[in-house]
Amino acid sequence: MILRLRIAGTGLAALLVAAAVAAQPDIRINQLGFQPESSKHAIAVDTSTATLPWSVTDSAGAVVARGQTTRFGEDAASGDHVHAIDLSEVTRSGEYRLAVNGAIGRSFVVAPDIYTPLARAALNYFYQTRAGIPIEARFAGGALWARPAGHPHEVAPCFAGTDESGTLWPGCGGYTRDVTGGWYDAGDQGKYVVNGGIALWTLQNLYELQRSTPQTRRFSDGAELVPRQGRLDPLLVEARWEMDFLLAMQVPDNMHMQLPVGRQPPRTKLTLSDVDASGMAHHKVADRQWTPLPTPPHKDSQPRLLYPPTTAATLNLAATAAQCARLWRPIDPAYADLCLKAATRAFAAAQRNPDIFTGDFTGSGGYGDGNLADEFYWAAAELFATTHDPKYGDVVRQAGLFTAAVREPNWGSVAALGTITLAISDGALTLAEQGRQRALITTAADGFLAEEAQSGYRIPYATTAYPWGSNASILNRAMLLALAERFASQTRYRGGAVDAMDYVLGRNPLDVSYVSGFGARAMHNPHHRFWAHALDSRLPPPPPGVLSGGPNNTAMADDIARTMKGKCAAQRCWRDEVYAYALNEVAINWNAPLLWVAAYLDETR
Ligand code: 9MR
Ligand code: 9MR
Repeated sequence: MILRLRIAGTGLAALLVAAAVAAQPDIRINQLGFQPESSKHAIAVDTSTATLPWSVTDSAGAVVARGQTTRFGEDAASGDHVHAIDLSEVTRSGEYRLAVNGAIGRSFVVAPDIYTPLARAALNYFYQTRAGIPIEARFAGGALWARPAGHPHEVAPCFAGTDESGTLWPGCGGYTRDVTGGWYDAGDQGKYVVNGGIALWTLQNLYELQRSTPQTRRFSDGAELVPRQGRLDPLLVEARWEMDFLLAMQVPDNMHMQLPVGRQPPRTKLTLSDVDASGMAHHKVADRQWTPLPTPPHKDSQPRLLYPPTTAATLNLAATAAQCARLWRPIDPAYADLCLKAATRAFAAAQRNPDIFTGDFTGSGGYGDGNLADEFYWAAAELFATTHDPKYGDVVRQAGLFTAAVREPNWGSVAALGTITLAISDGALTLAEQGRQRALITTAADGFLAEEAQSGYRIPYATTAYPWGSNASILNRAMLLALAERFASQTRYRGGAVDAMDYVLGRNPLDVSYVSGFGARAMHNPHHRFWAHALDSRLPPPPPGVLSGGPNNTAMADDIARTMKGKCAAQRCWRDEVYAYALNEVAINWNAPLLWVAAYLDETR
């Protein structure tokens, strides 16, 4: 059946042939294709214990490469019995087909610019998830995705009342903040400083790397991609949209609030005390209650509330604002000053209040993080890289994370972000220390490549415990692999980053591209309150370039995931369904590494 679909269009004769050939292998390959110089790998799913013949034909039907598969065998992460195929010798641009043991796969492309449109579309996601501004057809890729501004005048008061654990929050009197703007987090319309932080860092880091490599192809080479771009790089303009929002989340001076100090048992009524909250950042601004699907942003009728400041949010602000100051210094010194002032105030506030955690509120994501050692390290690293002030250098050098093994970052585990910044920043650390930060990254990359050897689908991620947003974990590993290539000039690292991208774009057991609009079988029903065509035909499908969170077999929280629990191999715990928020939501912290890796591969080809 699968085979028949693949060769549909080639005529009845082919169908008859198909019927006669038994147990053909299934072919899994990056549905976007490959860059000419890149390593190129495909996977065949076949129970055969013997190797299988494969061949690649060009568009004229000539065989340009052939060989035998390498049997991997049973793969726990996918539940498949797989064979690997190395097509790397195909280096000429063109359109090809891979046949394994006589079964012909879909055509694939070899071309230098396969990642150019993906990088642009992945950046455009951030424009399309903007709050507080109308989304215009000309920037959004068509009238389909245009919408009026969501939450255009977001002047929010503090949450007051009892939370889910019985904690009674007094609110902040008449205090409000204008927090219009920023990016919506995901399928929901919450705006979270924890998570906004890592997403913004990733865009700013990509810009910082591009700036230091003058020969790279930048987003600014092309057309106007975002409003008010002017002569600026659209990547930096987009990042500033979020930076402005994070700055607005900072508490003004001389503000006291009732906050929970110190670690208190989770999901219990918290004891609050009077805290000088000046310079801290509110954890989030979000709806009081969860809105139903669909709810386009401009139709949200829930009250929008500021939630109490947390140390984690404050450090996310400190880190990204310090990074902002570095990037804007030569372009807009006044803005750089503003960012630096916010960053130093935030860091001082976090040192004064090092252990203020979030409460338990419904209506929006939690983003609760009980370990802030990594946030302190990250923020100090960014401030040190920007200011070279030894007081931040001391915090960095005294942190255990300064010498600890690097792991791929996620919203709650951000040490790698500090390490990356220290590794690429000249003049803060000594050269020897900077070299050691780079070595931590290449060592992590070596570990990912070692895991690749354990992975049936040849990805730098060998676990069988897939977290919520696993695609971003894999792409964040690809980011570290790409940095390792940059530091050590070894193509095997780049190969690992390509393998991660290959997986996300189709070389996976489900034969699916997890990026909307890219690939023959792309995700199209994300958990999203506006791109909800599946629920209301007047609403659009996702625009191209949006990454699904991906397989998740550890936190199967939604009703669809729950029915699959215990019944799917890790890489198969996924559905392209709108209500599957634990499997198929989209989010700024996930699209950010997609953008980073696509842009890197595109720029360095
Ligand atoms: O739609 C929400 C999604 O954006 C969040 O990621 C997810 C987890 O916080 O929660 C979703 O909302 C659901 C809520 O948690 C429980 N009731 C049903 C909500 C809508 O599906
Ligand atoms: O990415 C988050 C994941 O690590 C958590 O396990 C999960 C449940 O708390 O929440 C995820 O983040 C969601 C957030 O809470 C609300 N907006 C959508 C995010 C992605 O699903």
